[in-house]
Amino acid sequence: MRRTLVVLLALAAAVTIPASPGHAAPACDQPVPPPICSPDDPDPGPVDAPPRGAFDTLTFVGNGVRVTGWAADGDTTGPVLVHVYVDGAFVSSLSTGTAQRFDGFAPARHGAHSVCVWALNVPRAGADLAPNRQLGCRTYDVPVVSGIQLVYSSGRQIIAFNDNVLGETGFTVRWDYYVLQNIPGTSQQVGWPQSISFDVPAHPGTGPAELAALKVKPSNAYRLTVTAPGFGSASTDHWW
Ligand SMILES: [Ca+2]
Repeated sequence: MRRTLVVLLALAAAVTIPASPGHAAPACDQPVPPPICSPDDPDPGPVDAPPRGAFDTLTFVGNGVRVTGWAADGDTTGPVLVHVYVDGAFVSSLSTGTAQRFDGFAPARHGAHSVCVWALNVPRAGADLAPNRQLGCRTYDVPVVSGIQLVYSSGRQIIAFNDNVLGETGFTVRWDYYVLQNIPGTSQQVGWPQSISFDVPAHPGTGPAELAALKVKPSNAYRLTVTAPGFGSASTDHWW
C-alpha cells in the first residue's frame, strides 16, 4: 500500500510544471476533468477573455440616439466600457450599470445613418490582449420633420407636421409658388418661381406639431418647406 502511494506521488511530481511568473493559475487546471499538462503540452498561461454582449435597441430621440444592450467581460465583475460609432466615427463612450446593461445617449444627426456599438476588452494581467468586440450595427432614417400638411382651424391656416427635432430654436416655413404671366400674342402663360418665408416658434419636445401660418398660402403654391435651423429641412410638393 505504501509503495503504491509512493509511485503515484512520483508520477504526479513528474508531470508537474514549475510555476512561472504570470502563470499563477494554469488554464489546464480549470476545466473538469482537467486536461493533462505535460512538458510537451505546456500550460498556455492566463487567457484574456474577450468581451461579450448584444446591441438590443436603437431609438432616434430628436438630437441623437438612445442605445441599449448588455456587455460583460470574464475578466471583471465591474462595468464594461461601450463605445458608440455613427457612420464609422466615434461619438460616445458609455458604461454598463446594473445587470451588465447599458442604456445611453450618443449625439447623432437626422437622415439615414448607421450606428455600431463596441464592447471594450478588459485586459487580464499577463495574457495576450483579447480584441474589442463589435456588438452589432443598426440603422435609422429620420427626417427633420415629416408629414407636412396645410390644415385649417377656425378659418386660419395651420402648418401641421411631425416634429422630429429636439432643442430647435424655431422653424422657418417657406412657400414656393408661381406668378403666372400671359405671353403676349398667345393664349399661353408662363410661371415665374417666387417664394416667401416666415418664422414660427419652436415646438417643445417631439411629435405632432401645429403652428399658425403667419403668411397665408399664395396662389399657385407648389411646395411647402419646413426648416429647423442647424438641423435640416423637409419639403412637401403639391398643387393646392
Ligand atoms: Ca477581457
